[in-house]
Amino acid sequence: MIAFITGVTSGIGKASAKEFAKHQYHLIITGRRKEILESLKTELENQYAIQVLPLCFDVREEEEVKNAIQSLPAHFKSIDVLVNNAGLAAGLGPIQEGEIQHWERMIDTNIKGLLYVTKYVSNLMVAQKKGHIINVGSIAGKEVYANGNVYCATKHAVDALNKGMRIDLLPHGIKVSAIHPGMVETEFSIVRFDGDVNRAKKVYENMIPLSADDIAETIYWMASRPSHVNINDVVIMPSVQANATTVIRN
Ligand code: NDP
Ligand code: 8X3
Repeated sequence: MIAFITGVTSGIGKASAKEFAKHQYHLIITGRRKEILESLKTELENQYAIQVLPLCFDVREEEEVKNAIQSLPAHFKSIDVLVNNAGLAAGLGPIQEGEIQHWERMIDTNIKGLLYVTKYVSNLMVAQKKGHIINVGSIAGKEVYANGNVYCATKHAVDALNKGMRIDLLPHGIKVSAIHPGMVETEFSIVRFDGDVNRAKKVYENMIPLSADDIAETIYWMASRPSHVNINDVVIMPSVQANATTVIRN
């Protein structure tokens, strides 16, 4: 079995790569940070006796995505599972003060990047008449919260694309699922706050957030259901979080 996972240099993607490796999947792992991809390849190949192919590209660059996927070696083309995970939030503020560059980064990564990867991987899946695409959305794709505007819009787009893909790929035997997490402590908030680690830490202060492993285990569970079962949609939250904005802190 082969899993293609985007955004494995950190957080949910890295934990997912480890989880699929643990279950003897061969892996195609992607991200922009080449050294991390290379060291993860070495770690997972040594630990699990699997083959790992690192592909270093920016999901926002359609040519890079196309070239990387179309030039996969033949034995790596029969992809069973695609986890569309690469994504980010940039900024948290009212729309009238929003930074255009933040908006472009989120739209280009979370929507256009996910679409580029999906197009080229789904072409391979359609040819083999099987596959499973698991999209990483967010509670921000189910609800809109103050100052979340554009990030929420991109994750609502992922929610819509997830439903649309499922319809279009149904006749081709391809399952499509989404997972929508609440608060998960990763590099997400550090990226969102442009590297401000202290501000990022405060997001998870005095509460127990989800871990990347919690999400990875759930993604693997979704991927490992019997072939006649598809998990359409999972919304997963820390026990102390009721919705996007209601959290109990100690
Ligand atoms: P991290 O910041 O820890 O990881 C993000 C990953 O995405 C990195 O591996 C990064 O790799 C990759 N990535 C970002 N931009 C690009 C790009 N342009 N091209 C290629 N890869 C890219 O965050 P998380 O693990 O938390 O986030 C993973 C997904 O989960 C995202 O889609 C996020 O929106 C979603 N999510 C996160 C939640 C949370 O609370 N943490 C909750 C709900 C959803 P690199 O920098 O090497 O390119
Ligand atoms: C990440 C979770 O609540 O910061 O998607 O939008 S949230």
